[in-house]
Amino acid sequence: MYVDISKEVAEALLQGRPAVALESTIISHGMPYPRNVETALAVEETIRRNGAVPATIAILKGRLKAGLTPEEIEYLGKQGIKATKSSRRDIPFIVAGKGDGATTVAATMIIAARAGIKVFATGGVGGVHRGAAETFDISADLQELAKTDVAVVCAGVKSILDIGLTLEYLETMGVPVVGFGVPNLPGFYTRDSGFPVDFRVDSAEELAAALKAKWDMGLSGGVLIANPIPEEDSFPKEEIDRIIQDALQEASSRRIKGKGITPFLLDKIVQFSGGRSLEANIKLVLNNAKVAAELSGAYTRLKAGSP
Ligand code: PSU
Ligand code: MN
Repeated sequence: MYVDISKEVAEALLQGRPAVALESTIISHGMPYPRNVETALAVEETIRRNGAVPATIAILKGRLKAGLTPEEIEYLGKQGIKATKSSRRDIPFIVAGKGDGATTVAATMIIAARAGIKVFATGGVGGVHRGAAETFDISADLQELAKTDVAVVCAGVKSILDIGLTLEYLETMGVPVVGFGVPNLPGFYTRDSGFPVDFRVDSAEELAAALKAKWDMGLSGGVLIANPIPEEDSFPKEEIDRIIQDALQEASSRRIKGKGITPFLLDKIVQFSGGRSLEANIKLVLNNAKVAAELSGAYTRLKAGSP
C-alpha cells in the first residue's frame, strides 16, 4: 500500500533475481554534498557490477520508496540534514505529513522487508552509545535487527559506540553477529575491534545457507554481518581512537543529544581527520556493497533450488 517499488527492483524480485537495499541517512546525514551523491551512485554501480539490483530506500512526499532514480538521489543529497532523519518511530508522521525522510538502518530494514528484499548494505549501524547506562541512548537499529528479517552488511561497530555493550544487547535480542572472513568484529575504520564475533564465515554461500536456515525455521529477525575495511584504506587504531575521543569530548561539552549525536560525531571525525575518514568511509561502503550483492545472489540461488 504505502510502498512504491521501482520498476527495475520490482522486475528483479518478480523474476527471483538478487536485490540489495541501501539506506539514505548515510546520504543526507553521513557525508557532505556532493561526495554523498557520488558515493550513493557508485555504490549502486558496484551492486550492479556484482550481479544484483540496487534499491536505495527513502521516504519521498510521504511514499515509502524502494529504488530511487539518480535524480531522487541527487535531491536527497542536496537536502542534506534538511531531510528528516527517519527511524521506525518517525515513519508514520513523515508518511501522514507527505514529507521527505532519509531512512536509518532501522527504517530501511522495515521498507526493504515490505518490498521483499532480504539483504542490505551500509557503512555503520547504530548501537549502544558510550555512557548509555546514564543516557539510555541505544539506537533503534538494534531493536529492528531483533525483529525484522533482513541481513545487514556493515563494517563493524564504530568506537563512537560502546562496542562491548552493543554486542551484549545483540546477544540478548538473538541477533547473530557474523565476521566475513574475520574472527573479530571490525571497528569500522579499523579491521579489528578486539571483540570476537559469534560466527566467522568465509564465503557468501556459507552465509546464505545460514540465512536460509534461520528464516525457513521461522527464527525471525536480522543478522549483522561485519565486513572489514580493506587494509590499505584502514586507519591505525591509536590515531582514530584519539580523533574519536576529541569528537566525543566536543559533543559532550556542547551537550549534543538524541538523534543528532551520530551525525554530529561523524561530521567532527571528518573534520578532525582532515577529510581522511570520509575517504575511508566511502571505500568501506563500496566494499560492503560487493559482499551484499554476492550474498543476495547466493541466497536467491539457494532459495530457487530449494523444494
Ligand atoms: N553510523 C555511521 N554512519 C551513519 C549512521 C551510523 O557510521 O550514517 C547512521 C545510520 O543511518 C544509522 C543511524 O542507522 O545513523 C543511527 O542513528 P541513531 O544512533 O540515532 O539511531
Ligand atoms: Mn540515539
